[in-house]
Amino acid sequence: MSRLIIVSNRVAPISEGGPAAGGLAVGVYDALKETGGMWFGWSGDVLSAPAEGISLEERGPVTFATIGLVRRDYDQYYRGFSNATLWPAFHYRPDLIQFDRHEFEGYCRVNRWLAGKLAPLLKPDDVIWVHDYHLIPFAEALRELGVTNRIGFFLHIPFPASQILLSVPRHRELADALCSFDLLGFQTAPDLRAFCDYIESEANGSIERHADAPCRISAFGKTLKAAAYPIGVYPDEIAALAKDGESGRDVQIVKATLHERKLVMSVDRLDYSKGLVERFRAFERLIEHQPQQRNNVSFLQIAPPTRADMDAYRDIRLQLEAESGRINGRYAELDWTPIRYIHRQYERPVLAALFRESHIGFVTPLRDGMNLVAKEYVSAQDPDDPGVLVLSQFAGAARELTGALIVNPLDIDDMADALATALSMPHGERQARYRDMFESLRENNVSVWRDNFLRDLRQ
Ligand code: ADQ
Repeated sequence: MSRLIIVSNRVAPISEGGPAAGGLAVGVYDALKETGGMWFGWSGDVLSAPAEGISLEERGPVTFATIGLVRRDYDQYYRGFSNATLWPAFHYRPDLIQFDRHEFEGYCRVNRWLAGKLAPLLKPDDVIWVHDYHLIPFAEALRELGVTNRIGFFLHIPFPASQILLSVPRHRELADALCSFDLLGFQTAPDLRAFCDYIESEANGSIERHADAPCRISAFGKTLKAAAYPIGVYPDEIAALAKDGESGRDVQIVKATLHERKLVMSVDRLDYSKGLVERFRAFERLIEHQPQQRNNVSFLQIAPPTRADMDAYRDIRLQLEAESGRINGRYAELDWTPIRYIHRQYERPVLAALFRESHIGFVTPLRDGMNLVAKEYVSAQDPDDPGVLVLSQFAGAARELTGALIVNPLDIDDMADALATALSMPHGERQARYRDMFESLRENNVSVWRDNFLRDLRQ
């Protein structure tokens, strides 16, 4: 079989087979080990002088190829156009979009530069799979260099409705660049529909739709395929991690400090798309309107920093610190703190074990391509005594996890009601909901996602 080449902004730090790597990294790495191939991308280093060359690290049949970025490239390509323009736009936050034409040019320049570094390493029958919004112009850049290999693209974040995309200057160039891929993969059917709508209504393109196969798109003088491929997890592995971690130190500490109180738990990168402030207020509303819940339930929010050098991220952090302080100041008692907010990263086995310990997984992004935390929470539950997932209707995962209590993350009362329902849900109902969701996670695990995408890309 032909080699697989994975291209992503960051190359996942893999400790082979170890539990530290996430499902996505493990799933993709498994495929690389099967066919042999390469994982290519930014090393994460910001350099003061241009990188001399690519760093190549061989691990069996897989080569990890990484390269550093100079400060200007990091600022324009990563911090600028990717994360200050595309990220807010694609998460339906046009109010937060910042646009600078130099950053857009930097974004295109870095894509061309990376493509130029990869091209000499390619073999004629390699299959190339590019990941996420940082690399929209990557296929176009490879094509300009004469690369004719099959190239696919998977978008991990939502694809916005046309009217939102129109607010991104240079949207037409982005759509044109996307059409240089052979296959586009989206997380959900609504994301695919939004892309098709843009193609038909704004780009004068045409779409041939098929019930059980990717649709065929003609636009910008190119033809390509597109479909939805919801990303999954490995639920049985997460369940095993969670069970093994039960007796671990961190879990024991949390248990001891809970004193039999119920635990509501959330884990997110600290990002404004994750709905954290609204979530804190919903927990407040619960204990405000149901005084019997006070001292009876605690909320643990783990939210490690990301993109902390950007204003919008500093703002959300300050807002969250203020809200947790205000709510705790209002309701805490000598022996009870309503909200425990922890601004740091934890190992995956610890998170899995804590998920298993908690009565409610509270996952309420304002927008999310999929949200793997929701899937990890369900996977980690004890089948004999599972917790309840409260999930935003705007997470891609809500389309599959229909056994969750689905909420509107802007409706504080709705979320507080769902928490109350979850806290008193009978054992039989919790089990029935959990079983449905666990089965669906098994049927659509991360291997299925990967294999379906690669099958359609190779065809
Ligand atoms: P993210 O926005 O990062 O991913 P998510 O899908 O929830 O969101 O994935 C986060 C991963 O990081 C999970 O595996 C989670 O366990 C882990 N994580 C989060 N907080 C952590 C912490 N404190 N300590 C350790 N690990 C933590 C993007 C898109 C999503 C999409 C994924 C995959 O925004 O919508 O689901 O890619 O496609």
